[in-house]
Amino acid sequence: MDGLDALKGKYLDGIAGAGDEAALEELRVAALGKKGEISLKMRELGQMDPSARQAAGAALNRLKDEIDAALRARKAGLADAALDARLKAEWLDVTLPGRPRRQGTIHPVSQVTEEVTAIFADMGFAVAEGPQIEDDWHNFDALNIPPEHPARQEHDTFFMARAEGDTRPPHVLRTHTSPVQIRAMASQGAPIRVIAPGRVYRMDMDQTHTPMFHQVEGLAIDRDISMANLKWVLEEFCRSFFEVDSVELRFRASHFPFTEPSAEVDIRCSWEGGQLKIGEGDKWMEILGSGMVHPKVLAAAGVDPTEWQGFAFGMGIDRLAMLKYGIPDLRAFFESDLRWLRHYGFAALDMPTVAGGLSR
Ligand code: 2U9
Repeated sequence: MDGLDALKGKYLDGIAGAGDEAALEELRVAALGKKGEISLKMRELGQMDPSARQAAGAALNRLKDEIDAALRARKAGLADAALDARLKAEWLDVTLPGRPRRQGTIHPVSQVTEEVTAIFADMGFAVAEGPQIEDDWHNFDALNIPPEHPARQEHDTFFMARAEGDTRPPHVLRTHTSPVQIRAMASQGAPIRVIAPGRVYRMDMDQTHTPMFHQVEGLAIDRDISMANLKWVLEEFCRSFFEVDSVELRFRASHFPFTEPSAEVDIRCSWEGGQLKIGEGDKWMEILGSGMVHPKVLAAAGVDPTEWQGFAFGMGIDRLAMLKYGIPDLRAFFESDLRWLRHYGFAALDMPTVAGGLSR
């Protein structure tokens, strides 16, 4: 039969060069479809004499099979190439390290609270907690600050609003964490050794004061606790907290309604070139207040002052954090501005978490 070689060449070349499945389908229809060139040739067989028909029929069938096989092979080749291209485009290196995510950072006040708590825990002090909205008896009266006492004014108290006809005792935002220790003594009795860290509130706002700040107070009551124990505990605390080999404390006589005798405590330091050094130098810096718990305060909390005695102290956590980490400005705390915190070394990713230990 004439022209089969030309047909073969045309379709096999066409198939080899087809760029997609649609082009292949077009070629299939043109060659093998009902009106395709091969099908037309098949029809021509009917007019041939039997001997020529046999040879031509066999040749046509071979060509048909060849084109069919070439179509299948090219289709498979195109599918492979498409898969390769997809694999290349969608390639993913699962061994790459993860992208670090920005995260929050522990707040200096939280960190210092943890540090202080850990140090006192080593000396046998448990943590006590109590309400931030207190009745005026726990915040003032029980602490030997009666209604007309000038200390009530000094505390710049926030009073809770009262509805008309409310007969409950007046409530305040606690001005110190001392009521927590009144509650602890009243419920646990003596002997007792607790610290009370937490938020306190005073109506005060300037460069160095904020209406909410943090205190930690400590209380140790037993049969023969003395000022000597107080001195050792505070020295031990300061040495550990400021991470120095030795500290020197100076006790200055003072007055608080809830302690007698009372002392303000200064720590030896130097202040050169804007750099504070604790434990050496010829300067003194006040860091806390303390004293022996007033017998009236023990009695108010249900502890017999003829049997029990002990010391108490109080200090500002925000101030401790500023001293230890060289933070000169309250904005670092109260605007919760991460730029400030990072500036003072509280960057998210280079900070160990509290759970990982206090290893700064
Ligand atoms: C009870 C009895 C006594 C706690 C004490 C101070 C002295 C003191 C200040 C330090 C800086 C408050 O944050 S501050 O402004 N505190 O000077 N605090 S003795 O005395 C107590 C507490 C509880 C039952």
